[in-house]
Parts: sequence; structure tokens; C-alpha cells
Amino acid sequence: MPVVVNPATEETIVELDDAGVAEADAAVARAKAAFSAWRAVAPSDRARLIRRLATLVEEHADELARIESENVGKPIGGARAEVAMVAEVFHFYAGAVDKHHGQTIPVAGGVDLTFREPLGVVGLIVPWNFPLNISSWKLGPALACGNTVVLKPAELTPLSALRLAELVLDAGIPEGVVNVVVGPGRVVGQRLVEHPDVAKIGFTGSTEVGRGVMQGAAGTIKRVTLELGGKSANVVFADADLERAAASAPYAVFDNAGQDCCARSRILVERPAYDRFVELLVDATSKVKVGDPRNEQTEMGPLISAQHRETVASFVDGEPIFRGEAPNGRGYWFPCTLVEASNQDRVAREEVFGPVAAVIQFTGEEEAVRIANDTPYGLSGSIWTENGARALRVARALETGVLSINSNSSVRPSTPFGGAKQSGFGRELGMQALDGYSDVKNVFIAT
Ligand code: TXE
Repeated sequence: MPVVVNPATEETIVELDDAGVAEADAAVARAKAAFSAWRAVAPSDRARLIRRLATLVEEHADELARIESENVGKPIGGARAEVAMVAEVFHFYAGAVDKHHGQTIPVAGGVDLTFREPLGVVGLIVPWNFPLNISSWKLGPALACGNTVVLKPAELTPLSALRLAELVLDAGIPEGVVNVVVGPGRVVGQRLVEHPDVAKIGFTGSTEVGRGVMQGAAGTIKRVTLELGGKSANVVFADADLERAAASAPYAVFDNAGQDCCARSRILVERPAYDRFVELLVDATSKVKVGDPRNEQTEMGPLISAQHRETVASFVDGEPIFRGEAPNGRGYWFPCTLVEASNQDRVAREEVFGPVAAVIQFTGEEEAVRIANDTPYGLSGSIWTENGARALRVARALETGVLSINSNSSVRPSTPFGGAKQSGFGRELGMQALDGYSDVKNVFIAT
């Protein structure tokens, strides 16, 4: 029986029954049975139902934020912002329902039409770091395209998805369209990946498990989108506004206690600016407020589990440039930590998924690009410079799915999000996500 724990207190929130293969199969059967009616719902009605869900999320924002904050250890302010984004995502995809459509293509001898067809039952596998957000990124486009869904949240953090499933019904979305199954990844997740009646898997999680998802999906030629790990670079050139870059950098790593696939956990600094930048960075990092997630002022909470804390700790050997404060006692706390590194060090090569940033020096644009790209990952990244031409040149050269210039933010409901290289493929958010939840059917009519 999985025990759901509050990572800030180590107290049990609830014990749930574990689903297994039988429950996964039953959920797929319910989703399959609901498909033909759901795909036939008029686009304007489907849009209205998804919009209703968005409104219900807004009306239950405090409750959902509290659930997420307790279950993940997220600061309540951040959790509230995440729930606001969930509502925005559903609003966006409600608006997208009748704007994602086929074409007529000029051909000889007739008329050619394309249709956007839903895939059928889609399996959505979600990690523990942003349980509700990442669920909405997948659910929104899946529902907008007319698919039915089996959603599997992470074992550690199922609570917000379970509450969302109730709101889905309250919104008037028919029973069977959205099914949530709580159970172990290697059992329930694996079953969804291999199930012959599941047409597609939308997966977010580790690169290692993503590799297995791809292999498992091969048996039934399932479509997959994979949003995997990252080791993103925050590239600071000497001509940047160093104050702004340094004030922002800690939040690009330590938000969500570093448990963020977009974390810019390699901070690359051009040599002439290194000492000044590090001084500013240490100052900004020392101001990150770590503590009780219920406190409105808190900016960073604990890590998700004791086991994960051990993994994170294993990345810090030797004396860091800076180690912040973190509560003692109960809770899986870990302080904000800055370490000086070379790009060959383990801390610069592997995804730490904790509040540890590697600070790396470089000389000139060419070396910046080389170091930034010297990683198997390619999810996000930032470029700080006052030279516009250089900003664009480097942006084109970086092998990554998402970038920001003079900013560290990269996720918005209306813009595509996803990785290059071993950070995965397929795009979430924006109109692009709809391509991943529909197939194109081409029809030629002879005239
Ligand atoms: O991820 P997993 P975990 C990275 C991060 C973290 C590490 C482990 O480095 O420390 O992964 O986290 C389900 N078939 N990221 O263990 O295991 C699982 O139940 C099908 C990066 O949480 O990949 C959960 O629902 N599904 C990342 C989901 O997959 C399986 C976010 C993710 O679990 C499965 C999270 C299987 N065989 C972790 N095994 C990011 N990029 O944001 C597990 N699952």
C-alpha cells in the first residue's frame, strides 16, 4: 500500500490502495468505451467542457495549491502560481479545439483534404516534480483533440491528479474520458506502455525510464512523446547586465528545490566577469528563503524524499563556493549549493535534480557554445548578453529545445516546450502539442 508523505514533515498524508495490471486494464477499457462518444462531441461543446474545467481549477485554486504544496513540499506561493498555469493551459486548449484542423491541398484531378483525427486512448505518465502542471500539459491537448485518457501520476505525488479527476467530472466531461490510476511505474506505467489498446504514451520523467518506454512502445508501434532530463546551461557573457543575470540565476536552479527538468544547473560565466558575477551570485543565492512551504515568504522547500536527498548529496564533494542554510530536523532539506566545476565533473554531466549548481568558466563565444553543447541533454538554457547579434548567433548554435535570452523563464501555455538530443522529442504546450495527440488523415476526392 503506497504511503503518501509530506516531504517537509515526513508525516503520512494518506495511504492509498495500489493499482496493478488489472486496474490499468480496466481504466484502458473504460477509456476505450468512452472514445467514440467523446470524439463525436461537437468541437464547440468540447471546448466549453474544457473551459469549464479551467474555471473549476480557478475556483479550487487554493485547495489544489494546498494539496500540491503538502504532497511535493512546494512553497505555497509557487504552488499557487502553478495552479494558475494549469487553469491557463486548459483555457488555451479550450480555445484551440476548433483552431487545429486540416487543409485542402491543390492536386490534379480532384480535391485533397486532410483531417486531424484523435488517436484513441492515450496513456499519460507524469513525474513527481510538477504533478498537476505536467498532467495539464498532456491532458489539455489530448482532450482538445478528442482522445480519451488514462493518467498515471507518480507514486509519490498522486493527490492533485486524483482531485483533478473529480473536477473533470464536475465540469461535465463524461465518465470514462479521463481515468486516473495510481500505482507503480514498472507495473501500471509499463502496462500502459505495452497495452494494445493504448495508442500513444505521453511521458515525462527520467531519461533512463524514457528509454524503456520507447522500447516497450515498439511492440505495438505506439506513438510516444518523451520529455526527459536536462542539464541546461545558463550562459553569462561578460557584456551582460551582470546584476540582473545574477539576481535571476538562483531561481533558475533552486526553484522547486532544483527538481526541475529545465533547471539551468550549469552556470557558464565568461572569464573577465567571473569574480564579479560569482560575488553577485553568492549574494543572491544567500537571499533565497528556504523553509516551511506553508509560509507565504518561502521560496524553496525540501526535496521529495530521503532517498533522493542522498542522491543529491552525493554530487557535492569538496568545499563548495557557497552553501546556504536549510532547516534541521524533520523533512528532506538540502541547502542551496554552488560548486566551482569543470564541464567534465560529474556534477556538470549528470542531472542532479536538486539545489546544486555547477559554476563553470569559459573564454569567448566559441568555447561557451562548445561547453554548453557538451552534454547528452538538450532541454532548455539561457543566454545573457547585451549584444543582440551574439544572442541570436548563440541561440542558433545551442542544441536545445527551449531557450531564453536575458531571462531564465521558458514555459508558457502558448509556446512549444520540449527537448533536443536525449532530453526527448515531441512538444508540449502551444499549438504544437496538438500534433502529438492527433494523426493526419489524407482524403482524395476525384472530381
Ligand atoms: O522518475 P521516473 P523518478 C529525473 C530526475 C530524478 C529521476 C528519478 O533526475 O531524480 O528522474 O525520478 C513512471 N514504465 N526526472 O523516479 O522513474 C513513474 O511511476 C512506465 C526528470 O520520479 O522516470 C512516474 O510516474 N512508467 C524529470 C514516471 O514514470 C514508469 C521528472 C517518472 O518516473 C516506469 C522526474 C516504467 N518502467 C524525474 N518506471 C523531468 N525531466 O522533469 C517508472 N515509471
